[in-house]
Amino acid sequence: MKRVLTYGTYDLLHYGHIRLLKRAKELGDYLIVAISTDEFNAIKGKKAYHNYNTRKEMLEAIRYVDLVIPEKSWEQKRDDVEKYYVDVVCMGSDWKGNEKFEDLRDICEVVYLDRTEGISTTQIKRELGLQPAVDGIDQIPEN
Ligand code: C2G
Repeated sequence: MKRVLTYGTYDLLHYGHIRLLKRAKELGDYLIVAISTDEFNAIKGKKAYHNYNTRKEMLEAIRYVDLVIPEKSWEQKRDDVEKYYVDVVCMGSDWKGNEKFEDLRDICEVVYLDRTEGISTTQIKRELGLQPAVDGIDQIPEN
């Protein structure tokens, strides 16, 4: 079984994310997505509209995704590859050549997939005039 791992915030899920996840799954048989926690997003200088639990539940509903794990730091990638027996780490091409991924080439394949042009979470926020959700209202109802 070929295991694929990818990282991201995956806020305000859109077809660019879905196309990335579909192609990532096509690289193997099992796709793990490490989704940035709210705390790590703060380190990345990002404020997601949806909180971690909401973004995690939405990703888990996607047919291409087999497992969702938290991304808590830049430094965890090597441990993730070993802990989950990952064969391929893949990212969108905006990460192409980034040392955070290039440094993994001694323990796994690293693949960059073309980024989908014309869509981004930033663009959605800007065009919808979205403000960060007030705590709680973006929660997926329990039932
Ligand atoms: N993506 C894409 N096309 C878009 C938008 C995003 O292919 N139009 C890809 C990105 O290249 C990335 C994934 O979808 O591989 C998730 O995008 P983001 O949620 O924006 O992830 P990012 O903030 O880049 O976080 O440690 C790595 C970081 O966690 C990546």
